Amino acid sequence: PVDVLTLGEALVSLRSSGPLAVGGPLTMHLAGAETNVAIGLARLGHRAAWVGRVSDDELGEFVLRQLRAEGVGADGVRRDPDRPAGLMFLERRTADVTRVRYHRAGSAGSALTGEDVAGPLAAGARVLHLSGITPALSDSAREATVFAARQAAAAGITVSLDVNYRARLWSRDAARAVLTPLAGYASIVIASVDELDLVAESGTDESGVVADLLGRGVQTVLVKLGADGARAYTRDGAQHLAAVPVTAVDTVGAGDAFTAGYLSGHLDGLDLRDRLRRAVALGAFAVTAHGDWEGLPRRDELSLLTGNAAG
Ligand code: CKP
Ligand code: MG
Repeated sequence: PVDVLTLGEALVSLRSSGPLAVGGPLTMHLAGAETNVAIGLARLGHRAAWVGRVSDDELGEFVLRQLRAEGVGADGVRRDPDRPAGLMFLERRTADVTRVRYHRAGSAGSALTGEDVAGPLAAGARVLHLSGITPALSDSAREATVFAARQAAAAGITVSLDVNYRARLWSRDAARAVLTPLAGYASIVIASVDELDLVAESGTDESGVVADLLGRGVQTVLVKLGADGARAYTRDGAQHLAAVPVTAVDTVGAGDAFTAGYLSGHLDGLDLRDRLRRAVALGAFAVTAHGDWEGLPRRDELSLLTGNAAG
């Protein structure tokens, strides 16, 4: 069994260094929240596997090639002969403002089914990592996500959920109706402050939502604060850790890097403080480089930004 199994949609991201409307060169990257997490973990030496559907063409081949190059297990990936790759355009509009545009409706990735994930799940994992993006993609992708969470929880696999609300994909109400019950299967819930109300049965402010989640069996709630670091809550209390001060050039993928760092610390049996340390360290690596995951560290680079071995 792998350390971490994750599922979702891998996107081909096309990045411009200026306004898209004027054209110019685009660079091609692998994107997708869950593949970002898997790559972050694999870079640190953990066994990570991803399951999803990719297009049966050069773009699908590109996705698989990148995953293989990064050491992410992709044996369970299915190639969909009927559907195209999901694309994401990332436009650098000003030095500080980037804009994202999806072309993913009806994509191969969105056609994921419960059947696709059953095999990899049965092979086992220490952690199943899910994001709130996948259930927004289609009915079958939502069913696959819920199925995976339920099966994993029943099998004693630690379920981790990154809320990752995407307003372009669904409304807050639609997201809340799916993500709140989904969080009930999770041991680890990761959210930014403005996503907290999407996973709570009761409670509106941070402490209310955290109490709700801990009351429903979640062990650790991580609240990401961007440049202000992160807070972690367990039944034993709360901790805050400041972010690593760096010059940010590209913040897309920072949340996934944070998640990969946290899960790495979890797998290594670190205490909560050091898990948080590794999470914020990986977030810092992600924002200092272009691309979602390209700048993530290998294990011997963990102390590069902080001087701390945990990250
Ligand atoms: O929350 P993050 O900025 O870490 O997530 C970024 C990823 O999958 C990015 O790769 C994009 O393709 C997506 O989230 C998405 O579907 O929005
Ligand atoms: Mg995120």
